[in-house]
Amino acid sequence: MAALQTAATLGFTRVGLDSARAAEPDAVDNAPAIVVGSGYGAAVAALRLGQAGIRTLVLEMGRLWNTPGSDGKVFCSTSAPDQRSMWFRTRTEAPLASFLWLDVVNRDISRYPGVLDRVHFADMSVFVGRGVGGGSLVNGGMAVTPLRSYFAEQFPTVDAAEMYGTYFPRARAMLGVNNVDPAWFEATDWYRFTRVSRKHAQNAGLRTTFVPSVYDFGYMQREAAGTAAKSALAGEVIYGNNQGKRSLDKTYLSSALGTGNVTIHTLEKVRAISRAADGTYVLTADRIDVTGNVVETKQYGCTYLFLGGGSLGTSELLVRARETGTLPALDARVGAGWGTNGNVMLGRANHLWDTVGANQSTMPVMGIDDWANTANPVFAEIAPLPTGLEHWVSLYLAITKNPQRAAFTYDRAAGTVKLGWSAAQSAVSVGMAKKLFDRINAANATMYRYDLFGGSNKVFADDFTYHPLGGCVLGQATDDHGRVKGYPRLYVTDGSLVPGSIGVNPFVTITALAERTMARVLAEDTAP
Ligand code: FAE
Repeated sequence: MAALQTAATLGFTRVGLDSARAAEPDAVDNAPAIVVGSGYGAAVAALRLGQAGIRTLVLEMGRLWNTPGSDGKVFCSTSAPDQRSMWFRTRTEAPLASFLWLDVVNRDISRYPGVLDRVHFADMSVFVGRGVGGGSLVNGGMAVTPLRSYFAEQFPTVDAAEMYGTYFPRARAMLGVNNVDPAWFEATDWYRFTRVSRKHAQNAGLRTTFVPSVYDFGYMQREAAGTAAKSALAGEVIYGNNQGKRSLDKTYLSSALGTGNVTIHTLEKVRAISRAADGTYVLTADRIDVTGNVVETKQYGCTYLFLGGGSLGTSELLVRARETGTLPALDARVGAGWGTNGNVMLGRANHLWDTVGANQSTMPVMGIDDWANTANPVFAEIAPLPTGLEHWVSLYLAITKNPQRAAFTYDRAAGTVKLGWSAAQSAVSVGMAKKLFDRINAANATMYRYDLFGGSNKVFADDFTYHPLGGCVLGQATDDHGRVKGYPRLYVTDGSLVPGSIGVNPFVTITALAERTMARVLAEDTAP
């Protein structure tokens, strides 16, 4: 595999001005194809374009995470976060805000393009990854294929047989999905917390299931044996893993660069898209430095434009383009159909004899699967809380079948988008999570933890999501293959295609749908 590196505008044509003035903002760099973002959908697009021999430029607003800091590590630790942790913040904003009601989790940091962002809207905040690899840099690695019946419910016009026969297997193979060795899982201290939660779920008559991961379990076993540097077993996850995780920079993006046709520009944020008279697309991008200052505004032109900025990034770009009139023919459903995948985080307090262990792997490997309960469908990931001390907490990220959806609207004064999600819509997810965990508490004579999500005795963290989905839903704002309605050769390949809910952790679905889009687009749209 090729070493991951960024390059100058190698191989692209710069037109509009003579070379002496080439750094002026009104110069245009032309590439046959441009991909916005470098998360799952974007990485699939970049690789498949590169393999098809199409020169492709990837524009990513975050940095490339390949250079060790003064501590010798690329990513900072979760227990002592520094500037590398969060995107231009002066204090970290971890999902778990407190412990015993104490503000002991978050730290003051200096402003820097760190790897995790928390984007705030009125009643919902959204965690996203920033950097080459997008969410793959910060996520829990759970690589779950959705239930076929629910996939078919959410995507009635997509051929499920083709998805489950071709694109899901392709996505899993490319992402490097693997499974924990069940014998090791049963024996190791590092998953005691999971076994305790499994027992409590079973006591309530509930089913649990192993979930695959993109974290290399062979590597994790060597961490446990003391023969490899610890990462998942050293509390690393939301601010990046220094080892073990097959993030996109090690899979799709590395292969994309290996084609020789793909170039990645980092710290460049696309802010506007328009269409030239000849039907090509023109992008305006701000290049920032590590203090966040815009040091250059660039213009790019391309024939094929692939949007992979994630549900928030793509929705913002397209809503802005429609409302400011640069792409006025965009469908009215651009910006609509957004949901949280029903996310709710919560903790339970265990009895003193039910120790969860001071040692906890950060990579979840099991879920409580009650999706088949049509009265209250929930899939709850058994999440780690690695503090290095016994704390008797069982933590969960519940994915509920919340049917609520919201839309992005354009805030003309701020030049950005608003999200119309309300607290009442979150309450629907809470109601469903509560039904399931009330059952578990009743069966085990346990109670909720009140101290983990801020000072107000909040039990259910319903004000953030890890799984933003929708905003440019497949078959609504786009055709059935992600082609944006009204604009030829403009495509969406990311989580904004998924209609607000998929019932499990979403990146395998996003990757598989992007594979499907690219197979169709390369066969039909790029022929000479
Ligand atoms: P995404 O991965 O978000 O990539 C978008 C990229 O585009 C980012 O790198 C942005 O910086 C960049 N970008 C955005 N706007 C612009 C712009 N205007 N110009 C240039 N660049 C731009 O998109 N999912 C799972 O399946 N399993 C898990 O275990 C899991 N755990 C998670 C844990 C955490 C803490 C978080 C935050 C998420 C987790 N997720 C998990 C969700 C998963 O990471 C997410 O669904 C995918 O990353 C979404 O993929 P996209 O391709 O949509």
